[in-house]
Amino acid sequence: MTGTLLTDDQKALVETTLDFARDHLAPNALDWDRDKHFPVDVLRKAAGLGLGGVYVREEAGGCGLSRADGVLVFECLASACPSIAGYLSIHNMVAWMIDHYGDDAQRERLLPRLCAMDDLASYCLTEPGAGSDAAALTTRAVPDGGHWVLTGVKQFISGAGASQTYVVMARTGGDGPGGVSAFLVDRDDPGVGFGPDERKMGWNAQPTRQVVLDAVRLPAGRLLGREGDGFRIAMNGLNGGRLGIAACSLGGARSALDRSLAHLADREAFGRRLLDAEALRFRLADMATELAAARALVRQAAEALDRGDAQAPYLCAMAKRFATDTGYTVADRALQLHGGYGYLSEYGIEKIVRDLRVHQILEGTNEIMRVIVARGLTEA
Ligand code: FAD
Ligand code: 2MC
Repeated sequence: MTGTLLTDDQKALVETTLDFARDHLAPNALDWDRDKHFPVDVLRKAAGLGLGGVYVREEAGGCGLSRADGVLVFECLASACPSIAGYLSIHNMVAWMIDHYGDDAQRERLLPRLCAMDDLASYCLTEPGAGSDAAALTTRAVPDGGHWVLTGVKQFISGAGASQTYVVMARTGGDGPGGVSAFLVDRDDPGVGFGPDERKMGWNAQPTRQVVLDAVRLPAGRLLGREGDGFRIAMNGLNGGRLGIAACSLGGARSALDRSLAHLADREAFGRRLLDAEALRFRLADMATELAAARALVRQAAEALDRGDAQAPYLCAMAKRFATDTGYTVADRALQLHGGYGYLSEYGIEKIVRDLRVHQILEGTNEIMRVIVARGLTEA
């Protein structure tokens, strides 16, 4: 994090968030990963600092922070635990979608509890048969006597089962993106069920489950935004979400770099500190340089999103692709610099590698990010 580029408010935000991450996340992150424990009590503590409504407007109970502020928050949190930071980023993406696209009744009903993290939120786009090609989704919402009846299966849903509020993209019209609408589904709505918690390589401190919708009957007031606007709402949520995930990669990688510096300073071989070996110093220098470049790209995209720049989706995709690839590479190099110790769970490096790997896949794979960037280049 380049301190000189930050305002005084941003420096204070970074300090507060880092203190929280050091005190409440870092000491427990390895245990949560091992035990597959989702620490909802700690998320509620985070909400005490405003981290349940980072982008929600202040009048609706949130912090009203910009995306440029938000990426600092998620980098700090992820320096202690990318898995928890990643979930918080998703929760905040959903809270922003409700604040931005919801009507007054929806905002008043949902946002106070989401900002306090008394209720958690999940985002439901992916299906077993529609991942990257999200506009091919087949979950159906059929109108019936002033209600909507939702039937379908959502795959890989972060926080599923623990979350109370689900933004679900479902088909209300014909094929393609224009036939999709967004709905607010509650865990307690009759017909909502969950698959088993998936066993995963990383992101173990949060559940990933299917959300099964079996003729879930929703009143008309559960439509989020207008009928047919669901795909646009989903994509606009993801623009900010992709920056959150990118920032989580920066935080995890920065922690891996810091740990490598400490390890090489401490470890001796061939009669000197490993930190004095020029090949390893060059490796550290490259890791720091590549992370700084990734951070600059994330910041540029966040500022574009904040000012409503038409190029923002393209810049967010570019930043997500580059920061998550760089973050993973830096973490993997840090593991190598630790030698055999990097492979041991207790050093925490292999957890960072496992957690950061999925950032190249979720919220749009890095191939899809290239599709978006290439379209931006060729259609500009
Ligand atoms: P596919 O779409 O089947 O892709 C397979 C491969 O083909 C990938 O490498 C992909 O990049 C490549 N590919 C596909 N199309 C193209 C193309 N046109 N050009 C080049 N390459 C292409 N989803 C949610 O909605 N909510 C969540 O909370 C959520 N959380 C997740 C948590 C975890 C731990 C994981 C693993 C996934 C999560 N996802 C979630 C789903 C995630 O967004 C999808 O896995 C992702 O979008 C890819 O979809 P897919 O898995 O169906 O892969
Ligand atoms: N921002 C704003 N609008 C967007 C957008 C974006 N990033 N991407 C697409 N749109 C709009 C686009 O402008 C178009 O609008 P209009 O009809 O007004 O012209 C509409 O959406 C349809 O877009 P496309 O014509 O580009 O649709 P297509 O089907 O060709 O491709 C693609 C869309 C591939 C970009 C989209 O399906 C995609 O992003 N796929 C990846 C899916 C994904 O990211 N899933 C993540 C799930 S969530 C998750 O993993 C979590 C952990 C929470």
